[in-house]
Amino acid sequence: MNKKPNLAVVGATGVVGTTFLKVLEEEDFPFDNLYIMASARSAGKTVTFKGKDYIVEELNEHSFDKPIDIALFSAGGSVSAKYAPIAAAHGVTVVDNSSQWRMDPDVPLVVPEVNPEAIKNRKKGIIANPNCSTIQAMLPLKALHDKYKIKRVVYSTYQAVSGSGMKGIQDLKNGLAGHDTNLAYPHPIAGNCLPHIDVFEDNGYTKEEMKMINETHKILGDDSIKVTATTVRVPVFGAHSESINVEFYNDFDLDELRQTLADFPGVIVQDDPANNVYPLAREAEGTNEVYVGRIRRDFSVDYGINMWVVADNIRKGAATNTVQIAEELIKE
Ligand code: NAP
Ligand code: 3JM
Repeated sequence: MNKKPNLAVVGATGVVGTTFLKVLEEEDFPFDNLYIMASARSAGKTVTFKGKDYIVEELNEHSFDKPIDIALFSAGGSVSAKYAPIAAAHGVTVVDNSSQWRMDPDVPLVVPEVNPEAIKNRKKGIIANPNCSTIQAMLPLKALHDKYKIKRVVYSTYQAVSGSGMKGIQDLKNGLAGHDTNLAYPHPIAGNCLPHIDVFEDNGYTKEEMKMINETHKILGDDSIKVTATTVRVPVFGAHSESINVEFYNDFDLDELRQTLADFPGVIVQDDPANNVYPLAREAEGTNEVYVGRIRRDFSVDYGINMWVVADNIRKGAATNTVQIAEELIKE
């Protein structure tokens, strides 16, 4: 891209959308014009970006009639289903945060540290940002798959309420203040763990669990890896934690494996249990990295490990990853 791109942010008033704007500002992302879009509920409101006020526009069929190069979408699956193809038909490159397009073979599913080459294969003009829980797992797993070849992965997640948007955050605030609400969840979230994220499917898994399984295969480009997942919502505001059990085909030296993780871009190893050092959600919140600790041999199999992986689900799990994809686009 020779000139600075014109940008649109769709869903700009939401939890992910406001973080898009923060990360774009922090990264000093180059742009010419910026369009801020949301639903009729927010149309006409003002959003400040880099000291300048922008009026929120209502998203409609004509939103992409003006010259826009890149649109960052985070307004839910049905909005992406309808409007991403409209934008793409106008020559816009869409980076979409919903699950709507992720498993489409003509839509790349990208974590820039892991599979940036996939970006080129965007036959529909749409690039998908993976699910937040998948993204943070992909960095350590890519590092380990390349070196030791993964046979099987067992994910158990402890996911923050920010992943459910404004409503999830409100439910936890209300619950902590002593009056539970059910804006985002079927049960109180304060003082609870809900083994239920997104809807249940016929096979007994939730859609969130199936996203982790299917997206892992697509991003690592290897359907032979056996993957299972249990995803749980916990009363934490700002970062997802994951216990990841990994079995390899090949043996490893644990110190070398730890170094392999530490050398991978975007990964920070925090692993000093003697000094109570391990990744923590409250420390990861507000940062762009993926933290890995509690790295230890799984003695129940020949070649396996357990690890604890934490990241800000709205940053690396959504906005930061999307802005990194957009940065790859402007390098083209
Ligand atoms: P949120 O806080 O509820 O915000 C939703 C945003 O979408 C708001 O800006 C809202 O605008 C806008 N919106 C809703 N309906 C719309 C419509 N018909 N037309 C235009 N804009 C509309 O939710 P969030 O947490 O930011 O998440 C938004 C979406 O991002 C999710 O639904 C999900 O698909 C995706 N997401 C992805 C990840 C990931 O893992 N990659 C993580 C979290 C979320 P108003 O202000 O006008 O209501
Ligand atoms: C994270 O439109 C919707 O129902 C959005 C649901 C949603 C998703 C999704 O499926 O796009 C909420 C939070 C995600 C996601 O990243 O998969």
